[in-house]
Amino acid sequence: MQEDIYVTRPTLPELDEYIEYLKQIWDTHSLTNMGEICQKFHQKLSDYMNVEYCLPLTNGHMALELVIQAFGLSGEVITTPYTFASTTHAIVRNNLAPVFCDIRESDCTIDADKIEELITDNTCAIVPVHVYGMPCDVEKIESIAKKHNLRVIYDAAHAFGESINGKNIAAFGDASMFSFHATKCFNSIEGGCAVLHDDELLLRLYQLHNFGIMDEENVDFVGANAKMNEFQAAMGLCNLEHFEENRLKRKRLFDLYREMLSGIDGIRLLDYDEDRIKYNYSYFPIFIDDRKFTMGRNAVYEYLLTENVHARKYFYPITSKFNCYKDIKYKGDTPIAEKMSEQVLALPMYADLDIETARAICELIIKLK
Ligand code: T4K
Repeated sequence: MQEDIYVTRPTLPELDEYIEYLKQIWDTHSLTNMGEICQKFHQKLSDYMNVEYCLPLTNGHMALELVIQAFGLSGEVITTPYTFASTTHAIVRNNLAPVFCDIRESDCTIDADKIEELITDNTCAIVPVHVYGMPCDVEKIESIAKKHNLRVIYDAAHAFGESINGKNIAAFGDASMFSFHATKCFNSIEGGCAVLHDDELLLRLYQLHNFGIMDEENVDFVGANAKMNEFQAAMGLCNLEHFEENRLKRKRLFDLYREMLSGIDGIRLLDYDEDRIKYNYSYFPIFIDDRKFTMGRNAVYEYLLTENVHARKYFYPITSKFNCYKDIKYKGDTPIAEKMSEQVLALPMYADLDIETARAICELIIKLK
């Protein structure tokens, strides 16, 4: 490639669209603390996701950490290690013990058939991840949670704008967290939001995201500062207008990748179900089996780098192998998660990626057969 091609590139609106909001900020001098632009974004987000209770926050991680805190949980949480650092950290930073469940080979989400064997008297919640925007088995998870009286909090960082059988993905579980980080298919520079289905919990989360402050003289909780500022909200408002058009641009790339990379011995793609799921097409992972392909994942990664293609090992290593967790004894055996993380390579995927560049990336990989 002539230029470096990264795994993603943030989508930006036309500068003029953003400048309109900057003018408002300059006029009002209102920069943060739930200002007018943030309130407008809040409303637009709720309408877009068709949910009653949501809250924009400064980033996805704080949204997850504070949503977990809002539930006031203690004990063990069943989750998966095939994810970004944030998911496990949010659990551990709430003084909860992660119990790792393995994932499904077909879509890298939690293997719901393996959840019940991990439930103990100490289990309080399940934190599944809609990784790459692949929806978890929400029905099975819900029935297990009901049977054992557990909370379900989805890490939906990758799943903004998706739906399952026509129902927005935010509707499932007790809560969901979305990331609007620059690298996501929808960004507010940094940012995120939490969706809950209970007004009392929303109030608690609202307080938690502003230091636990109730009013000028009363502080009810040990909260944090996770407020979204006006610049972030303005970017979110601009990008929301273009979300669908950008989703369709990514679908073109997705279709091309799928067509060109299917059926290659030693390369596996995930199982997609476009009849049931409206995807946002934010990631395109491939899985390279060195026993069948001419080389392993690391060699393909290095080779693509020599061609200026910066694919990423999302997600390697699995979080249970992180240095910071090496002294902690975790329950849960996750051989599939380990295998997938050793095989995965996420290819460049973003709305402005030129289709011919995507074709050239496929050709580089095909040449290695
Ligand atoms: N849960 C899950 C499952 C997540 O994946 C994440 C975040 C979270 C929770 C937490 O949500 P946030 O608190 O982040 O909202 C990136 C992102 O920083 C992170 O948001 C994301 N997951 C993760 C999967 O990817 P890195 O360390 O790989 O980012 P970085 O800086 O290497 O960026 C990747 C590429 O993107 C760069 O090579 C170039 C391009 N890029 C990046 C930025 C920031 C740009 O072109 N412009 C930019 O401004 O973590």
